[in-house]
Amino acid sequence: MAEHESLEFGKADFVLLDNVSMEEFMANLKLRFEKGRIYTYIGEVVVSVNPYRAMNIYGRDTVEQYKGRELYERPPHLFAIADAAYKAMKRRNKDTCIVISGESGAGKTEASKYIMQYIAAITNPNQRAEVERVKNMLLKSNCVLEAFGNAKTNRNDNSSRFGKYMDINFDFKGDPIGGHISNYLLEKSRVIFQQEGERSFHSFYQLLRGAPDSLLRSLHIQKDPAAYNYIKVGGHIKSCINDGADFKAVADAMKVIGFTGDEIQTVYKILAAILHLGNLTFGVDGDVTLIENTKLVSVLRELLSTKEENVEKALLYRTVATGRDVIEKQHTEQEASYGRDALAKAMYERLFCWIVGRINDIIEVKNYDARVHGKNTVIGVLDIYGFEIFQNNSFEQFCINYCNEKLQQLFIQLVLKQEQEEYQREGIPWKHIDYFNNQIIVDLVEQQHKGIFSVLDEACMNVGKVTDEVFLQGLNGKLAKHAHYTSRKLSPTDKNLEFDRDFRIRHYAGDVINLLPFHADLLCWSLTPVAVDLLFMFLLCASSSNTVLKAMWPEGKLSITEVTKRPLTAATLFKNSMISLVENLACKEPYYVRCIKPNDVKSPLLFEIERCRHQVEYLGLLENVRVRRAGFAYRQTYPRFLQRYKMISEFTWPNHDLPSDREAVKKLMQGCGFDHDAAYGKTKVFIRTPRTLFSLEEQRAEMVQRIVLFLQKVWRGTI
Ligand code: AD9
Ligand code: MG
Repeated sequence: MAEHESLEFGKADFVLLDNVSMEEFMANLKLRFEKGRIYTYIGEVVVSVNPYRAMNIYGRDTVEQYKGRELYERPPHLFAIADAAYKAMKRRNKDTCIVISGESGAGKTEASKYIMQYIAAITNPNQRAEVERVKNMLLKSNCVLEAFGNAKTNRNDNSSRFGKYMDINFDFKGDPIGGHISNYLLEKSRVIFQQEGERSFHSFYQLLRGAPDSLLRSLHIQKDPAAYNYIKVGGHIKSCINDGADFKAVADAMKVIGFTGDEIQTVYKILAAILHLGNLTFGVDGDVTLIENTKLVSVLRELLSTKEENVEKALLYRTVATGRDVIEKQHTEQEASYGRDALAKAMYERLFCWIVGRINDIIEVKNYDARVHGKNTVIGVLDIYGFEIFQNNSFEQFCINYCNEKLQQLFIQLVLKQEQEEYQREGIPWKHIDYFNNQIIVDLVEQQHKGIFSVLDEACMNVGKVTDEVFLQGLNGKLAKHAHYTSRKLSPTDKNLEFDRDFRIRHYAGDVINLLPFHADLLCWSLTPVAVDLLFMFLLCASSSNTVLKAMWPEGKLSITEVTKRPLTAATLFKNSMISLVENLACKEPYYVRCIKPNDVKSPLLFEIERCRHQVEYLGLLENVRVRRAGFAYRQTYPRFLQRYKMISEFTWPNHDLPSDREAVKKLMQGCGFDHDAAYGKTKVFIRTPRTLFSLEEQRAEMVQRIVLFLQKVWRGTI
């Protein structure tokens, strides 16, 4: 139990609730939020509620309060979890990871930044220059990634539109010596389209509003976002973000990290090229498709350092490899517009991945010899998109929700596994408790030959022939009997399934209607990177004289037939990346931060109970409390336990003369009448019910008071 927290702020740990019911859980969460206590524990899990206001709890003084302390010694805080992960890494040489989850706007990215800030603050006490440099680069990389990977959405002004996992590597002294970032599925559809009230990625507006006139002139770019089709929808939105100032901050951060001048210029050229692409229009003359605004072709040629004919060819023709032959097929007007948009999206995605790759080149650990310096350990921080349930859920939501199922599965496994292992290690019998195992939903999506991904992959192999209907038939055929899948055809009376093209997945977090509101052929086309890459890579990038641009399309070195040999679809790539992410997390000691969004209007005052209850439900927090309590609510090593409670027993105060601390704790508990509620492991005492802990705390408080009074009397000389 956290010290220094009075009950007026509610229970600092949900395992201390008198009854584990949703009502009590919510009442405690609400009370704490209203009292400005945004963090609460479930054992070692931190539940965090977005305060939507600046809190004075992240400064240097707070860092000092948490540094090196145990979880229960201070009020719940992210810093305590960061410290626990750091301690585990430093003391026990364990690789650890901090998994941050929650829905859009719940505070994941802010939490990840505070965690990194904390780690930066407590490390490198000797101010070694090299370590300071690494820390600075790790912190600065956030600023660059957010510029290119975040956007204003209706849910969050600075929404991360990609998943991020960052490893920080430490040397044997516990100082950061490097890092590595993995990025997952950038929401590239945002490049060409945004919902009402939303914007494209920050980088575009930063360029328009912050770049010097001379740069804009060289890019043939005007300042007004309304001039560009791809961003005009969100261009008028006044956000609280200062794009102009951010442009400079990002440019500085890129320089500090180590991007060269040429690289930074190429980044701007690509952003500009994408904006120009969006303004390209097509027409027909007889059966020939034409680019209408030919001036833009020469602008694109200049920005991409290629030949004009390559630009035209890339936009008007489709390059298909069949066996050994390569065929060039002219686009129809509509195909040309699809192709243009696919090209813009692919360019941005490549740019983003290249930026991440460059940051990795620079921050990765170099010259570390484990034989000399000992094991290099890692803390990983995962800040990944939460469940998304919109009115229209596209392929991207489908992937995001699958990712959350995978992480939920990991949470279930690890939280239970860890408990189980601890009881085993300590020699305490384990009592199993039931929980919903979402493996069935994970299988629905990823199972080989049967899952949704495999149906999608099959469809993508038949680009040009697949319609939405064919695709749905494929799903219905394979999944008709699955308890978590249905479609309108299978459930004709279900009113939620309005259209023939709807299918529904019953996710852990709730039902999601997945819609195929557009031609499945197009979906597949944009899901098959090779089809898109071929166009661009060979006709534009491979021929570009800009070496930075060329580096973004490394397949340029291959021949067309080599590239088309085994085309992996975006779905398969995503599935594989999720599997390796989960494997990577599973071999580390995990710490969890579960973020909750209190309301949809970004208010610091409003705790919408229903909204929060839903999140508590799907994050499985109540199950988490039950699992934690089904075993033992509290555990502590014998010496630490004695340190705290020894004054309440004559056998242990001021010191015991029993053969071991274990015996002393046993004697103390017997003396207080709590023996029935405790189990004694090899190194720790386990207490089943929180009430026992309360009683111990009460007795301790009483004793402390008596000791203080006694000492006061001594000082006054009345004794
Ligand atoms: V998304 O899935 O990327 O759309 P996140 O990452 O969960 O989402 P984010 O961390 O960006 O949410 O938080 C949203 C906003 O809430 C921030 O821009 C802050 O204005 C606000 N926020 C979040 N956490 C805190 C906090 N600890 N203190 C103050 C906060 N404000
Ligand atoms: Mg975020």
